[in-house]
Amino acid sequence: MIYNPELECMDPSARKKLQLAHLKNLVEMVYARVPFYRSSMNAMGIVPRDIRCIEDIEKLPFTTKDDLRENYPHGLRACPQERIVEVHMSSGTTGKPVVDEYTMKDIDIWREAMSRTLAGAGCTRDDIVQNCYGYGLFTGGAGVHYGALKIGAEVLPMSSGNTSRQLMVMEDFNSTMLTCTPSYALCMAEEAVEAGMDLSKIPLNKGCFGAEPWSENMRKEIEKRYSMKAYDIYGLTEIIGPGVSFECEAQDGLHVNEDLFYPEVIDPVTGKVLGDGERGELVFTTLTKEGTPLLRYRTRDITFLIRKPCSCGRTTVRMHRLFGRTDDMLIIRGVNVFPSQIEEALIEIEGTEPQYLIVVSRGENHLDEVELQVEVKKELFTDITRGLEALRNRIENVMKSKLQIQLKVRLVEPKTIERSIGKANRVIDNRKI
Ligand code: DLL
Repeated sequence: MIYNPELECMDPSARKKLQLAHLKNLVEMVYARVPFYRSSMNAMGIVPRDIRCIEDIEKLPFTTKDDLRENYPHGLRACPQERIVEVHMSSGTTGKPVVDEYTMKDIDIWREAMSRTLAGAGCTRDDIVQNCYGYGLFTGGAGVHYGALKIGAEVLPMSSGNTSRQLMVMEDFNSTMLTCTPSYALCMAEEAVEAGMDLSKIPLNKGCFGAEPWSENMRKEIEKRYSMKAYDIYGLTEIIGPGVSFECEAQDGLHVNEDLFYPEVIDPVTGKVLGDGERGELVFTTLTKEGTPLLRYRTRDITFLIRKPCSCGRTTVRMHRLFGRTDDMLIIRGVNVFPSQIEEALIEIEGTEPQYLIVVSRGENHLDEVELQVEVKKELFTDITRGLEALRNRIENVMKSKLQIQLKVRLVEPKTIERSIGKANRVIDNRKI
């Protein structure tokens, strides 16, 4: 279902005009109200009237995560405090959190973006949405909640964790839609099997999963275990939270809500804007936000843009599902590898569970060593050791041929790798470089 056909299916040249009008307003507003933007534009010799066509966006300075941290907590706010009605933050692993401050209009933008997102997965007012993204400073819980309310669906505001209660509610309230991180979806499916619950008897038929990297094979696994369609949704706190882009029934790239968030893909080293289909770092400008609008924010997420028409009828530009992040990429003996590539290859191998941990260290010979811990299916673990040995060799060979890296596989018993209720941590990098 297309939530807002007027804006989602609009003629691309008309959309460009709309984007330009928004961009001009935005640049004038931040130049007048945010000292950080005024000085970074001045440093580049740019003033608001230099923006005459949408391509002029390339003249504007980038904003980085470090800029956000240096201006913590309110330095990038573009309106008086009394207009702010809600705040969200994401902590990351180091340093100060990044902050998003919303006016009532920003919340309306978020509701709109999330209604389009949930509708893209088929959500209607008849659905019962079990929302297991965390509620609180994290944007996942609130974002889905706002979108589901606007559609008129019924929301079960579960937040993450307490898996046995999740399963009980799923069964007793006949949830039809599930929203959580993909790793938590698998964790719940696993507990359901252990509890003797038959997930195929539950009316769940669709889910929106995101907030962490996941592979096409992991999608298949979730779809199989729940007998549902699993859709990828993307977003980040700095831009709005979830609702920046989403998959439709074609499941062929994520439609960007580009009348609200203007996407570019750049070469992460030179900063040069790349063409459609060229892989690089995703950059967003929030076209209509008021609280903490951002100019050309470098997300560190890696993808490419797709402009060819989609079978669903939306005309918005799509982004390929994320390949990873510039800061997630592991360089193993000079070879670039994303954890999601390892996952993709692993899930295809019969006998393994989609649970793994990548441990990187530097050996005595100063060369990188990777241990891939993989959970093995229960039936196999009790099997003769020869079967396990063959499986271990198989995984090592697949990784070698698909990813060009030599790694050591350690097969571990089912349920040994820590499960996550939010974003899963798949990598431990012990290298001290
Ligand atoms: O994770 C917002 C969100 C909530 C998205 C719920 C989807 C669903 P942050 O905590 O700020 O916000 O983390 C943003 O998570 O830059 C990506 O690296 C990663 N990420 C988000 N969605 C996806 C996805 C939320 N679908 C960071 N695939 C982003 C891969 C994702 N990575």
